[in-house]
Amino acid sequence: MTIAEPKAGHRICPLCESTCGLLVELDRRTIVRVAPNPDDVLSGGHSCAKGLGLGRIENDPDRIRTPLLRTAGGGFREATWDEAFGEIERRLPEFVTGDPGSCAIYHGNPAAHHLDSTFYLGELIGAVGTRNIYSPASVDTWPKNLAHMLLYGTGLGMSLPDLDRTDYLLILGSNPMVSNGSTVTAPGIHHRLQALRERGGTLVVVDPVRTRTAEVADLHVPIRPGTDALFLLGVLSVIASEGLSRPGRVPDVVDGLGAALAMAAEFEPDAVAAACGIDADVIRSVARGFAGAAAAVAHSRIGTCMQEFGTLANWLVEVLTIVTGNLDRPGGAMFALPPAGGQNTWPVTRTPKLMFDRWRSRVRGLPEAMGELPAVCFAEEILTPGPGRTRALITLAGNPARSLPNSGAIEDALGVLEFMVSVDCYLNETTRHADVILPPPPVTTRGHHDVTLAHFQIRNVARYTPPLLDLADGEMAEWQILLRLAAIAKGTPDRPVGEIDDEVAAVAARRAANLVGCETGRVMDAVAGRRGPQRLLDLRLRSGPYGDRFGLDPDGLTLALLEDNPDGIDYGPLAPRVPEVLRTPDGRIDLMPDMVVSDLPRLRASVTRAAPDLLLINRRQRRGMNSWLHNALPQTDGGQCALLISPPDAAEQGLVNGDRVAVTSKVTTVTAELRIDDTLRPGVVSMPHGWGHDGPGLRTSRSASVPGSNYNALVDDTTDLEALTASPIFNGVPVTVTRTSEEHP
Ligand SMILES: Nc1nc2c(c(=O)[nH]1)N[C@H]1C(S)=C(S)[C@@H](COP(=O)(O)OP(=O)(O)OC[C@H]3O[C@@H](n4cnc5c(=O)[nH]c(N)nc54)[C@H](O)[C@@H]3O)O[C@H]1N2
Ligand SMILES: Nc1nc2c(c(=O)[nH]1)N[C@H]1C(S)=C(S)[C@@H](COP(=O)(O)OP(=O)(O)OC[C@H]3O[C@@H](n4cnc5c(=O)[nH]c(N)nc54)[C@H](O)[C@@H]3O)O[C@H]1N2
Ligand code: SF4
Ligand SMILES: [Mo]
Repeated sequence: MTIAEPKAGHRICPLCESTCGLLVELDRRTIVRVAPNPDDVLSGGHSCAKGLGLGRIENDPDRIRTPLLRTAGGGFREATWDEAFGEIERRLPEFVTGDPGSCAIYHGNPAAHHLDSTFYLGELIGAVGTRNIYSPASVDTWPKNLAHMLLYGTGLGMSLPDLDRTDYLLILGSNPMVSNGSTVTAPGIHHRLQALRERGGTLVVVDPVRTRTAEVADLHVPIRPGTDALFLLGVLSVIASEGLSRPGRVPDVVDGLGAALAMAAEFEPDAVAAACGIDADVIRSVARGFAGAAAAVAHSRIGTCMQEFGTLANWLVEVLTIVTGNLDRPGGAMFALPPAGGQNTWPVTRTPKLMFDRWRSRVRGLPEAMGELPAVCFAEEILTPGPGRTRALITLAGNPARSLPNSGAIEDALGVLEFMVSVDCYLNETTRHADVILPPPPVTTRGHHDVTLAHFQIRNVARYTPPLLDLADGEMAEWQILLRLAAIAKGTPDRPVGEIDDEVAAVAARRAANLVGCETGRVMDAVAGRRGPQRLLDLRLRSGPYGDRFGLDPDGLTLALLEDNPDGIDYGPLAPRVPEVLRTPDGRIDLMPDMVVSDLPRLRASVTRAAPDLLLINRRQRRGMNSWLHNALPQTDGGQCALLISPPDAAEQGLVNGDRVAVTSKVTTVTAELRIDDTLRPGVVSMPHGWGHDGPGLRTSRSASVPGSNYNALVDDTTDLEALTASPIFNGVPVTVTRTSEEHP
């Protein structure tokens, strides 16, 4: 095979939701230098240490590059692809044909960043025929997805903060200066926040910690964890009582404005301030500032999702934006128009059905959302005997052993599976339990377009970076891995992958032809030269909102056009989309959906509840990405996993800097080094998640030498859940902290 070996090329960073444009230099097949692309239409020269470390991530000697098979002795040996698929062919079908539910699938965060999984994971899921599908969505975004689904009709087509044009930005539970943002794709967010302040705008950050983002804000509101819904109701009560709502700016399609304001009346600032742990006057000033700004918007993220009242909080964020007349206006909350289309661009063909609670889990009867079961069901569905028990598992780009709550139960569950396949580039806490590990190829061999994250772009742009290299011998494209697994699950293991791909493309072509209103033949001819994810992407782009409609609009968007414009194409700032964007059954926005309103009594009851002395919350780290970059990009500071505690709490417990402490929740105890830190509000302690790189069989030499403490060992997966979505409460875990000389994992 002749391998094209260019010296340099463009690459959209696949690591986080910022999707920065990068310029990559190669020496043969090795990335030797990465720089931000100053001409990228969205990121304009922004990047971070992780993106610039792409070479180190790809070149990490611990990365798996060859399929691995479990040996009789419990270790792994390298195998050929044929051997690996042969083993899967021998062992997987039993769990599919006999009892399709008995094979579960977990797909992790990186799967949302790659075209391969975006387009082909559905084939595997369909072939396995299981409803036992899990992903981090149920620990990350479901409360926000559900709130947006109820208000606007789709879980993914969320409203976005129009950051670059707003005058008042209220951020709740997000630290974009470190995370680079989530459910908002705004690369270089620190410049955007700085620009907001330079144009005279106001930034308010609601967070129990004075984070880096709070440091650059005009006002930091150090809220007690889990009380955002009360805070927002307090703000709304001021807006109601002082007549600050702007009905004249609320779109005609909104129902329930009066009811929403009336609902807030009982939650006046003096009634909620103590529970929120903040001054009632702060609530009043946020209400007046927000309502009085020419354009204002609130943005909520995981701090508001991974908590007890997540759906309520995320619903109230939208209510606040809407009643103050900031929906669908520049500087307010707006909707992107994603180039490859999606649920909120496709026409509705039948009455939309809420993608929530359409079925329930076997053991506990917890509700499905968007086709998946809550992650808190994962361990019990494997460990609880009875018909329909999960006995086999396929993981794709995920580390549930560290990312899901109650790691102890998760690892017990992984340990009793009868068969497990992982598609992953590391032998880590999860994949060490697999029978077969299949490695994805280097990032340089992939094309990149963010089909999903384009829903969150704060500017309408279209970008694509093509593969820089062909696959080398011994490498297999991830989409081909997925299709081979699908073929085995379907009982047709010898079916050529290309044939299945043609079938997938034929379905996509019919859909594209329907969207555009032309013959399928015309569509198939137009994409005839392409295969794999590129063909499917071309179909989506050409039938998308800017598409060339397969030649009917010759100036429209095609994949070829993006290949000719590697810095991307700018379609301008977000434009109003209400009511066309709505996919609710009646095409309107009901501000008071029964499902969330019915959760208010639980919130009301929490107002007078005694708060535990110490609540554990989570923090992200600049060089980390959940659990998986610790090996390739070691943290520079040995104390990164420390338990942070406020000075008064440390004094009260008689603890000093550097103490070894036992952190105990109702589930278990882990140990950590203590650091006193005045950015935390009293009553709150903090640790990062994704650590705990310990136990046998890991092939992550650097991170295993500084394993850190496993946050998620402490988190309950049974009773302490967000009531509507069964999301775990990662933020606000009651703990005790005591000095110790013992080591707990
Ligand atoms: N460097 C780095 N970047 C990342 C990641 C990473 O691991 N490392 N992970 C990526 C992923 S998968 C995601 S989903 C995004 C998440 O991106 P963000 O949503 O920005 O996540 P965090 O940085 O964890 O910020 C959450 C904030 O919520 C605060 N908080 C905790 N409890 C509460 C509460 O009850 N109320 C309020 N108001 N705040 C609370 C925490 O103190 C924290 O500052 O980041 C992405 N980017
Ligand atoms: N306590 C606590 N827990 C949390 C969070 C928190 O804030 N606090 N955050 C949650 C959130 S927001 C998320 S998104 C989840 C993340 O949960 P997961 O997605 O389960 O965990 P990651 O650590 O992101 O693991 C990614 C895996 O993908 C593999 N990988 C990387 N690139 C590729 C690729 O190209 N192909 C394949 N096949 N594999 C690849 C890595 O080796 C790693 O095993 O964690 C959640 N867990
Ligand atoms: S901010 Fe995110 S997308 Fe940008 S370089 Fe860093 S990791 Fe990559
Ligand atoms: Mo996430």
